[in-house]
Amino acid sequence: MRKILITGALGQIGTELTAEMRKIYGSGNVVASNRRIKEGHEQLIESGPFEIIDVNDPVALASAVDKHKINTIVNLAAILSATGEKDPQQCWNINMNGLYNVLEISREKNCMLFTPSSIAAFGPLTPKDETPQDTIQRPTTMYGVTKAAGELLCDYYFKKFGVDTRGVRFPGLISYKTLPGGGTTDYAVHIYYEALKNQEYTCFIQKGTYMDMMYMPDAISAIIDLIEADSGRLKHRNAFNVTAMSFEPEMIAASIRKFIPEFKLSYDVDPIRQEIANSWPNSLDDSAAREEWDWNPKYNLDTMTQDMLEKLRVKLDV
Ligand code: VAH
Repeated sequence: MRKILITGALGQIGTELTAEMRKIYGSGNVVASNRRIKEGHEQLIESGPFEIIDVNDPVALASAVDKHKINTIVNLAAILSATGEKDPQQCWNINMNGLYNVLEISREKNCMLFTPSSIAAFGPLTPKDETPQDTIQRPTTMYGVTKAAGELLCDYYFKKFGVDTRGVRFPGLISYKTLPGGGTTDYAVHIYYEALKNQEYTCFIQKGTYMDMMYMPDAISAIIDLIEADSGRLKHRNAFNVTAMSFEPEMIAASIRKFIPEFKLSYDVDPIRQEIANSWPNSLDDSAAREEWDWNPKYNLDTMTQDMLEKLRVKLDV
């Protein structure tokens, strides 16, 4: 029986992963944790075990693993790309020192560990189109440095200590339940809110900037499918390229106009987030994930747009 601890459980991925894992594994077997309580998450906190855990506190981590007899850790605690550039030291501290603590606990207590990497682990020297699974990685953001280093550290713990580490390189994730916190791809979430509220959106990423993206239900499936995958099939283990679509702002606007014809898109480019986006791939080759654990996303741009708008109309009551 899996007994799961999720760190960063009140974040964009964590809130949805906690709910889905509690459905699959049983509420009592999925311990949600976060470094602080956040408004609006009462239902999640009350629907199963919840702990206040800062991944920079190894004693609290170890105590929760012992208390709940955890055998699987999903480490989502992280500072994202744009926020990371505002406070690179805090980004390193949470993303790397936090990961180190989680890896040490996983080693000492024989836990499987899933922790996500990101397309941010690539940089300007990486081939931009159909970026290969194995290629040059010279990220130019602190977030990207922590993701590339995290991939290597997780590989090391598997090879040196036999810790069952697993992870994917997520693209931009789009969801309606919890807003993203400080990423470069966040425009692709905000645009749906603004389309419904004001029928217009001013985008901080410039026209023609392609980035890989994925709808959150596919991201949740990727985490659970990789956790349940046959370890013997995994060659890449900690850094699988996964993607569902690649688009630039005009494409998501055109998709929205299929449902809201009057929608208008304008631009006010943020040079910092534009520079970050320019350093990332245009599109990923995710064939390794498809071959090694049957990765197969369900949503494309238009089916995502339809579902996002339907769900946000209810959430925003518009
Ligand atoms: C970010 N949403 O923008 C995250 C993600 C690929 C992007 O890692 O920082």
